[in-house]
Amino acid sequence: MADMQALAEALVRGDRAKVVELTKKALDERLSPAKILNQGLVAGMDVIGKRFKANEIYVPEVLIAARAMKGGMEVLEPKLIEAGVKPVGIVVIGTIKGDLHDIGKNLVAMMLTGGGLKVVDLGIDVAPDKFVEAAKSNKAQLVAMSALLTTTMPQMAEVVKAVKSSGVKVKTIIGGAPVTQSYADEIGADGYAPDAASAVDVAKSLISAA
Ligand code: B1M
Repeated sequence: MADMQALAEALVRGDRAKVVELTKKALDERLSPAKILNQGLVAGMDVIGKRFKANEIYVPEVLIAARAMKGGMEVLEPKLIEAGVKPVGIVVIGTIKGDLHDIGKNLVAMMLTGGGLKVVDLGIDVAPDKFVEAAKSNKAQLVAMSALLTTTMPQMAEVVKAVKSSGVKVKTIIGGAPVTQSYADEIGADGYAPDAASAVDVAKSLISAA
């Protein structure tokens, strides 16, 4: 019998081959794609998020788990679409204009995907109007921005302004090494997260409160 705990554990170990095998097995045994996603893949990613937050594991382990998650998602995605399983929400993410750092942003994107959200990744050096356009065209509920430089941080305020003046009903979340909650408050961003795992919690609560 397909075992969701074994699937979650394989993901936590970062064992991509096992994750792919167990996901296929669960589908063959007619388990619902939503159950495989939530009780297997997302449950495993949740453990990774908690351990990362507690400094029990570090960036490389998260990236390996995210690679395993991607393997499982590749098997599951067509079935999720067929079954009409909707993502928890849609997030547009990017590194702010002038900033080329993307390791943290990619990590946040992976964790958000692991949390059951659809992520539209705009990449690096993203201009404010591009965030707004992408939020509109993808019907996103959340715009997520990352900045690693004190010199590029002010661009986040520009995005918040552009979002507000566009009239698009979308919330904003910011993060990155120099960013703080008080900066988020100062520029009127809806949320701030200090790390990739917390970003999932904050994103979900912003989306559910929308
Ligand atoms: Co740059 N760099 N860099 N760099 N770089 C820093 C950031 C710096 C602190 C190094 C230093 O001087 N000690 C410094 C910034 C100083 C400052 O402004 N306060 C700096 C500088 C100055 C520069 C250049 C200006 C150097 C130069 O050319 N003179 C230049 C700028 C280029 C540009 O962006 N325009 C530059 C270039 C580069 C590289 C291209 C060489 C490379 C980036 C490669 C890449 O990303 N593909 C690079 C790197 C690697 C770093 C360091 C070494 C590592 C950054 C990193 O990836 N950390 C960094 C020093 C350091 O941090 N030790 C440094 C790991 C990553 C997982 O963490 O991104 O913080 P982080 O993400 C975390 C959290 O912040 C959070 O979650 C993540 C995981 O938990 N988080 C979010 C991030 N985004 C979030 C979004 C959220 C929520 C949470 O919600 C949406």
